Amino acid sequence: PELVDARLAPSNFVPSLAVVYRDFCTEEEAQSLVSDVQVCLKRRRYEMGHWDSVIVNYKETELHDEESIISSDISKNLLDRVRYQLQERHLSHKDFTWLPCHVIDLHKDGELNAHVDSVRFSGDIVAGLSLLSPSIMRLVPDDDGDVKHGLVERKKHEAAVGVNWVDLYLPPRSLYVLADAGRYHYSHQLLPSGSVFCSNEEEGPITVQRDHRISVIFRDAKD
Ligand code: AKG
Repeated sequence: PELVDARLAPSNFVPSLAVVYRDFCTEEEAQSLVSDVQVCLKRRRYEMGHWDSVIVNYKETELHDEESIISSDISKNLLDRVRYQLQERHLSHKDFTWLPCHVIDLHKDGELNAHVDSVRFSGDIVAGLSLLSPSIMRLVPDDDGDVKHGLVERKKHEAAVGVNWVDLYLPPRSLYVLADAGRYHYSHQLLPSGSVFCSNEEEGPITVQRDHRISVIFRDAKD
């Protein structure tokens, strides 16, 4: 459970695979950020991608000019808070710069298939704020990535928990972080609508209907 629910973690806990911070932002902050990014997204059409595409039925944009796109102070403060959290908890060991935020608008019938993010530009973490719809992110071991990084952590994790894939439940307003082995040695994908998340005994299994989803993704630049 400590992999998926940071509320239970001590403040100095640094997960080595992945973590989900539930209720990272308020409804008001989420709505504010959605309306700011939708100003850019509205001008675009959903793209279908090719038959073997990682992502299908989506729109995307990068916030190169974040200051002019993110107009409300509420959204600005939220983005700053995400970066602060990531820097303090996940990147405090190094100097780095941020890549522009990447925004993905996934149609309710869209797909995000298994992939490991390219290591050409992006650094040690991939983190995303999930807005509007819940979803399940599945992490599956992938040794075909460009780098053999974090393999020891992955093997340790698998030996400890006895499974070779991990599902993360991403409710709206949560922030997920893929780090170390989770970033380099597992592929990530969103499961189709109607998939079941097997959570802890208290909550029981949750059937997750995925609807229109917007995510704002944060990446540190490669060293
Ligand atoms: C990526 O940017 O590599 C993703 O897979 C994004 C996932 C998401 O929309 O949260």
